[in-house]
Amino acid sequence: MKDMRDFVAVCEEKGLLKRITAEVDWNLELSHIAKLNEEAQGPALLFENIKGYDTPVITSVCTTVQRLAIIMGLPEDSTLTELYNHWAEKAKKPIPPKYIDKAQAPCKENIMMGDDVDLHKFPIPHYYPLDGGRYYGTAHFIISKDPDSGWVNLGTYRSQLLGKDKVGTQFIKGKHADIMLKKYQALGEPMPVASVSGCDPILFLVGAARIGAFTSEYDVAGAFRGEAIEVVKGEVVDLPIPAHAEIVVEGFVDADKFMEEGPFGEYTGYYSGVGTDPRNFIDIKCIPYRNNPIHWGTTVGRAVTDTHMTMALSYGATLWQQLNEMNIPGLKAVYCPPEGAGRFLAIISMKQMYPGHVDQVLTASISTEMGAYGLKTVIVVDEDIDPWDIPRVLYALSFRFQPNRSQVIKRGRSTPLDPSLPIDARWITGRLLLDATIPYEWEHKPIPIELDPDVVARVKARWSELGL
Ligand SMILES: Cc1cc2nc3c(=O)[nH]c(=O)nc-3n(C[C@H](O)[C@H](O)[C@H](O)COP(=O)(O)O)c2cc1C
Ligand SMILES: [Mn+2]
Repeated sequence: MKDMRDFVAVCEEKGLLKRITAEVDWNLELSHIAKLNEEAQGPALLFENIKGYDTPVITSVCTTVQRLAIIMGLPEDSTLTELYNHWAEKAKKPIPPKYIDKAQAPCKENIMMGDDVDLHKFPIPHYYPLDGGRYYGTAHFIISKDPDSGWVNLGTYRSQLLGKDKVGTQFIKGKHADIMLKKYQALGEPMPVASVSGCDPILFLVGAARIGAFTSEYDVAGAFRGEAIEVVKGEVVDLPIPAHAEIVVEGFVDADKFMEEGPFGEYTGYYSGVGTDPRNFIDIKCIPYRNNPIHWGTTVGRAVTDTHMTMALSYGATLWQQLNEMNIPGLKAVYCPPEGAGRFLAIISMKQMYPGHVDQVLTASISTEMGAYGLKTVIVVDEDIDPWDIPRVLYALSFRFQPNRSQVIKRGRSTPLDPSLPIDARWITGRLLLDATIPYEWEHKPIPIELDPDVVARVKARWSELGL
């Protein structure tokens, strides 16, 4: 899979994508159709007839585990946990991107430059009633480069349309683009960036993943594809751009310039950016795009939709990968439920091998790149319980969990989007580490009730006699 068009073709053939040919308004109507469709676990939607526009919009690309598996190149009946395992395995062998000639790069088929730059030429949706405006960047990512080391980062950070050549940025403190922007600020230079809408969906998944600093998401995407991602040099920014991108926005972010941005209906189910600080923005210098481009959007909003499935994979897989990289023995599986957007709650199943092993896993999980950022509740269960089997997890929480063996951590890095914290004090969160296991060191463990196998065989043979 090289681009969004390959994804459309594969899904269409399998009946997992629907073309909408009836006219749809970009203003709320498109998002509401997509949202209701996602809540029903519906197909990916390609809106081909948007009022006043020629350009189509695709939504709901990542809504089901089945489509996530297709993007990852795995069998369609894979589970989320199987996707995590695959991610952790493949990510071990990163493959850097390779530059191709501009003449071979479809994203250069058209280029809006200078005064011609006008993002309003594309059907950018307005998603929720109280959003501050239309959002160009939802299922997109922003490319930037570390001025010290040359490390290239891909990160999904929302972008509001703020004018014909301006889009907002929301680099939350400590995110990789924020770290880089502060370095450009110290150098007294604006940061060159490119934002991509529509591409091989794997690039969006890695852009939205908690991959550690100094690793390029391009290299991880290459590892998943088993070959280098094809890139081409930007027109006005010296950055690698996916050669098969649909729409590219190139420009500069000045750390000292701000515009009003937001609010935006977030994946927490609440609006963010209400009464908070103004934000930096991209001053757009050019927009390369393919012939007949496809704009890619995702509804964010209330769980569980496309965005939550995306994050359940991208955050869950990185937690699993980073725990594995610590070489802790006995780890069996991780599940980061889409209901918690894959990031507030993690359930880990493990085989205990020594006293204190569970404590090690609990504290390790909140020290990973993924867990250190906003993971609030971690539950560890024994190996006989699958972490995605929620009734069994509730069983463990009822009959094995003991508050005395669990911990509250008072301080940790939070996402400013967490609506459980007061709106003006969201940088620090508490964490709850729940041990729902039977302690390894107990000499006298509770004796589980098993049915007598002989009696089971005997009564089963009598089943019809019993009238059952
Ligand atoms: C649809 C969507 C929108 C997102 N919006 C933002 C955002 O506005 N700001 C932000 O810092 N992170 C946002 N994220 C989360 C980041 O993409 C994620 O934390 C990622 O790790 C950032 O890349 P980085 O680790 O290279 O900094 C969003 C994720 C998704 C899926
Ligand atoms: Mn990164």
